[in-house]
Amino acid sequence: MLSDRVVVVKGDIVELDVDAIVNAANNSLLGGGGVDGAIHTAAGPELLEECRSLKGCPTGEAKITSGYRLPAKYVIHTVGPIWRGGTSGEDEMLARCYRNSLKLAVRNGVSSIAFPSISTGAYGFPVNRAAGIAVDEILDFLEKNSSIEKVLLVCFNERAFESYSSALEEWTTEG
Ligand code: AR6
Repeated sequence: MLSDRVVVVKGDIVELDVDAIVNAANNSLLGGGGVDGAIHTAAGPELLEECRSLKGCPTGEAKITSGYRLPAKYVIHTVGPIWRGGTSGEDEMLARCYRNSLKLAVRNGVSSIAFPSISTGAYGFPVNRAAGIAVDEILDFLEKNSSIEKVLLVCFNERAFESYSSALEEWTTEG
């Protein structure tokens, strides 16, 4: 079943042994707090070196680097929208983050990928709404693409875990 390829897990994304982890970065790609800070700390300074050569990333797009000291082979850096109340195209921008990250994953032969809850920390996107968008985009993509075998949705707290679990369950029951 399509939805068997998506799993909601609780934990720290830097520890996951998958082909690629996704970073919720900012336009500079030069690091920050939250999951971005955790990824840079765990990957080591070589990650920042490679990020410098990328010259930033527009919101909604994605760029790939090596994972260095991480168990993951690659880091896919994407930049989520800052929440401005929901009428400034935030939903579509967030959807593009998932779509573009998955496209880049496929182009690099990735078959397992882990996403954090993009935009729902410092960028303030409501987690319930973000979870629905993430699940819709991922499952839409997987339907058309068989090379990605496993997508992990990594939740750092109980609230996120509940939001993503119910979004996935809803998708499954609504087909
Ligand atoms: N593993 C998994 N999820 C995590 C981890 C972790 N180690 N650490 C935090 N989270 P945020 P954003 C969760 O703020 O909202 C950075 O400074 C966290 O609980 O990391 O997209 C960037 O440089 C939340 O649910 O990302 C940007 O400036 C989710 O990751 C800005 O923050 C995203 O929270 C991006 O903001």
